[in-house]
This record gives sequence, C-alpha cells and structure tokens, in this order.
Amino acid sequence: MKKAFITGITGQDGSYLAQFLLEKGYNVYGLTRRTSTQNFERIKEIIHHPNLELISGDLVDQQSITFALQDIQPDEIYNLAAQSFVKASWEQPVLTGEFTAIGVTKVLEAMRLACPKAKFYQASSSEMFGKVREVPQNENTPFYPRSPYGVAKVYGHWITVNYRESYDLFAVSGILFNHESPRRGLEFVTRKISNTVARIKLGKEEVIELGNLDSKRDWGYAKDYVQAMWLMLQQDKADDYVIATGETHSVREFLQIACKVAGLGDYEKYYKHNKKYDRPAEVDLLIGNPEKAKKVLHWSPTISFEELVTLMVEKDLEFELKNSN
Ligand code: NAP
Ligand code: G4F
Repeated sequence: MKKAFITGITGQDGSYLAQFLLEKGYNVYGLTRRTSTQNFERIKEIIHHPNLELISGDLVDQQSITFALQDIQPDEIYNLAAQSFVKASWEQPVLTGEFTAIGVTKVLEAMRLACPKAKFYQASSSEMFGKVREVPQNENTPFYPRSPYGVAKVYGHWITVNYRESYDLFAVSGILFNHESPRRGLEFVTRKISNTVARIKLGKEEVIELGNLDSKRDWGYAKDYVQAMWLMLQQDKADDYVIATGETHSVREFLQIACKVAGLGDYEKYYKHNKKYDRPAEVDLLIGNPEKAKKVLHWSPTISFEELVTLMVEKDLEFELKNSN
C-alpha cells in the first residue's frame, strides 16, 4: 500500500485529495494543527476511515514535520498547507511569509533528511503571474506577483525547483489556477456569492456586498484539480505544470449566473459595492494554458463554468435550508 502525507488536509483541496487517495487504496497521513475547537468539517466523511491517520503538527514547527516524515516514510508528500487568502496577506504579511513561503522549505528540509526518495508536490498558484506578462499564462510565463501571498508563493515555487536541482529530489510545482467547490472557504468570492445568494433566496439576507466585479479568473472545479496533483507525482520525471481550464470569466459573470440559478433575476437588485473588499493591488486577469498537462498528464477539466456556479449555488441552497436559522 502506498503512503501519502498531506499538509493542509482540513482545507478544501486537502480534504478532496485525501478522499481521492483513500479511494485509490493509499494509507493517508494528514498534518493538522492544534485548534481550540475542532475544524474537521471538510473531512467528516473520511475521519473514521481505517487508512486515515491525523498527525499533530504545524508548518512553523520544523521538528513536528521532520519527526512525522521519519515515522511515516511516505511515498508521496503533498504540501497544501498555507495562509491561502490573498486579502489577508496584506493584513498579515509576515505570517503569510512564514507559512506560505518558509513553510515550504521546512517540508523540503524534512523530506531531504527523513525520506529523500519520496515524491513531493508543492501547491503553487496562478497568483504568481499577478500583473500578467503574457496571455494566456503557461509554465514559462514570467512571474509578477501583486500581493504578499503571491510573493510568498513565488518563493515556494523556486525553492521547490531549487531543491530538485540541488539535491536531485523528485519535487514538482503545480501552478494551479483558481479552483472552487462547495467546500471553498466562505471568504473567497465564489463561495461568498453562492452562499449569500442562497441566503437572499431564503430571506436570510437582503444584499450582497462585494469589491471589484471586473477582475477575471480562470475558475475550475477542485475535485478535478486534486487529480492533477496526483498525476504529477505518477510521472517518471519531476516537472512543473499549469492546471487551468483555459477560459476566463469576471466576478460579475459569476454573480449574474448565481442569481439566475437561484431564481433571483437581475443581480443589480441585490449587489452593493463595499470598498473594504477592494485590494491595495489587484490581479485583473488570469487565464491559463493547460496544454502541457493535457499532453503529458492526459488531464482535462470535467465541468464547465456554468456547471460549477450551478453546483455551488444548489449546494448552498441545500445547506442553508438545513441550517434554517
Ligand atoms: P485552504 O482551504 O485555505 O486550506 C489551507 C490548509 O492549510 C488548511 O488545512 C489549514 O489548516 C492549513 N494550514 C494553514 N496554516 C498552517 C500551518 N501553519 N500549519 C499547518 N497547516 C496549516 O486552501 P485550499 O484552497 O485548499 O488550497 C490548498 C493549497 O493550494 C494552498 O497552499 C493554496 O495556497 C494553494 N492554491 C489554492 C488555489 C485555489 O484556488 N484553491 C489555487 C492555487 C493554489 P486549518 O484548517 O487548521 O486552518
Ligand atoms: O476569491 P478570491 O479571494 O481569490 P483570489 O484572490 O483569486 O485567490 C484565490 O486563487 C488563487 C489562485 O489564483 C489562490 F492561489 C489563492 O489561494 C486563492 O485560492 O478573489 C477573486 C477576485 C479578486 O479579484 C477579488 O478582488 O474576486 C474579487 N472580489 C470582489 N469582491 C472579491 C470580493 N474577493 C473576495 N474574496 N471577497 C469579495 O467580497
């Protein structure tokens, strides 16, 4: 049985990846940090799986990661943990650097010492392209990050490449464009829209307050994207890949479709601009070119943008109906 170690297992991607690997017959070990109230909501369906073990640790605590890897001796390591909310990275730039940048080196150092034959996946981001130098963006597009988060991810990307080249480790960087799901955190714009629109439909809210509606993102489905992570580690050669749909849509379009799906009609009746959601520096346009992943990994997205919005709104309508207060 193969063994996989996942940092960030309680997050959107970590929870889907753990499920995916358990279904493939892996033994899965998930790093979780100590919190005063448990946050296992996203892994509640798999928490009692006999092949899942949770390990206590934190990206800022080198020893917790090194000891975990010494004990487990995993075949595959997926480093998904990060301070992943772009807006918060201006409010907590130092913490973002510690978790999202230096945290990567800590996991790589632990692997180098404890299990150098393992395969390593780093969760890199299209935020690294920021003020884009090229449209669409591919593996060779130069980076121009626009937030402390984006800067930290550029560090994480290059330290992964550096460890691959310096120590001959199997270390890959997946440059993933935005990917969403009903498990997305409520602070990200897609889930904020799907959830608030559902609440408006059920009479729990009257308006939706948002920032910039004109930025454009290449939005895919998280379940498809965790499969791409796994595929990258099944190759003979470590390499970096862009994972994207190749389509871009504005936040406004997401809102328009979400209102239509919920049967609310014109979004302008509910939308209010609130400048507190605007960013000091914006990423205006992201659109990825996934040709390399399609050719080498035989990966492609399975659902369209409209299907993604529909799936998220319908799930939030169900969720808000169940939690009727
Ligand atoms: P997420 O839902 O925010 O999950 C982040 C995970 O990291 C959570 O499990 C969190 O634990 C954990 N974590 C944060 N700080 C930690 C620390 N100091 N020590 C240990 N664990 C820590 O993020 P996601 O959407 O699943 O994204 C997964 C990864 O992909 C992230 O690195 C993100 O930056 C990157 N990424 C995401 C996207 C996207 O569109 N989703 C695109 C490109 C790249 P708690 O539950 O305890 O907070
Ligand atoms: O949903 P967002 O917060 O995602 P963002 O900044 O694109 O980052 C996400 O994708 C990255 C990949 O490119 C990941 F690396 C990162 O971890 C994260 O998962 O914002 C999307 C857009 C932005 O342009 C933002 O200004 O939506 C705009 N927006 C408008 N109103 C809003 C809001 N974003 C949020 N979160 N909340 C709003 O009220």
